[in-house]
Amino acid sequence: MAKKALIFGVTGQDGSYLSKFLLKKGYVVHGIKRRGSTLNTERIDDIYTDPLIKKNNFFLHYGDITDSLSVNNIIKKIQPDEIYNLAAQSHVAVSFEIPEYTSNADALGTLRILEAISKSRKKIKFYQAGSSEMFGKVQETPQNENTPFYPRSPYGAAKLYSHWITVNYRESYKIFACNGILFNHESPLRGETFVTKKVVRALCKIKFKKQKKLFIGNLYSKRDWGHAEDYVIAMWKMLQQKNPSDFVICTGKQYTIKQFINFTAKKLGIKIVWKGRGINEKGFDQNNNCVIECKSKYFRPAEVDSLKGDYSKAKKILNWRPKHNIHSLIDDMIKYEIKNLNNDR
Ligand code: NDP
Ligand code: GDR
Repeated sequence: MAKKALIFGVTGQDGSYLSKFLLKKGYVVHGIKRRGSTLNTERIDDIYTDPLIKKNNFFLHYGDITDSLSVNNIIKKIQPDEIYNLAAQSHVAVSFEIPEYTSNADALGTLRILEAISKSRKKIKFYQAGSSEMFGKVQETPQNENTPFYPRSPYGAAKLYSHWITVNYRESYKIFACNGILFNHESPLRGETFVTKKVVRALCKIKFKKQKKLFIGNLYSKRDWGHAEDYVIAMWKMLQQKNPSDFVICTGKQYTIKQFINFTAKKLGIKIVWKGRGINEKGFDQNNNCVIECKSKYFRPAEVDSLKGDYSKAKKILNWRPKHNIHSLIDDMIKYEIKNLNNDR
């Protein structure tokens, strides 16, 4: 019989890539979506069909990770073999604005799922979407599974609770539960307010004269950026092992935001000349138009300055390695933006 997967956070970037990957593997995939006043299924519209019209192996249910009743009822009803908890208020900067909600969803949400699994008669495997933000003010470089944590935001602190409650339920109730400690991963489907998508989108628009300027925050933080397509494979692999464990997933390479902008601009044939310092630093194009400007509103109360991971454990045990590098990632993102610009999105 086909395996059943249940994905919390199915409408997000990773939910979309993971659903497609699992469907290709022959899974029946159930996803939880939230009710919104506008449609939020854009990233999965290509795989969803209304079962009243045409049946396939992909089903959606309303639910919310902050609502214990819905979490319990759905898990009882679906009886999945595997649960992937990708649901979160995932924006670090926004977590400073809505810390209580972020903690409810990103910390207690995980507890709600684990509690339902622990009460289930069926053995359900569990994947928790942990984050390199838990390393925060990094205690060593590169970061691996043994690096001490030091979160720098309500988001990071909430994810840290989820990490340890997952370990605790694994040890207390023998649940097959894994923490993925994933570093930043991007794609054409990345949310528009994350820095890579914001940069690629803005520079494509600037190139085609649909936008004049990109307003940005800290140009000097460093990130280890991978491609979501590669990272969802690692999530699945974790749940196929003999024993549950926690894994760092990353590329092992890091770049500043400024380098990311320069790479993207170069690919688009825009030559950026940087002038000024600090908040007054600006980027000018070849016609001396100011196309990039720093704004204090995009800086955070506490920053994670530098992240760079070590995926040796995943390579050894999961036989996982990233296929994409920063350039194939940016190429993929630019291709998508330009296609959609021409479609007049
Ligand atoms: P997205 O923000 O794209 O997706 C988040 C998903 O969670 C969306 O489907 C969203 O629904 C859903 N969601 C948010 N709040 C709730 C709630 N209260 N109840 C149910 N669903 C909810 O994130 P990504 O796909 O990028 O990331 C997936 C997970 O991995 C997240 O937990 C994130 O924190 C974590 N992560 C991400 C990394 C990355 O670089 N992308 C790196 C490390 C960890 P809706 O569409 O309705 O908003
Ligand atoms: P991050 O990603 O906080 O690492 O969290 P984001 O793309 O938001 O920021 C990366 C870095 O870029 C700097 N930055 C800006 N960021 C945004 N969003 N907008 C700007 O205008 C801007 N200018 C500079 C930030 O200060 C930061 O240093 C992502 C999320 O997906 C989390 O859910 C996930 O856990 C981590 O990655 C790993």
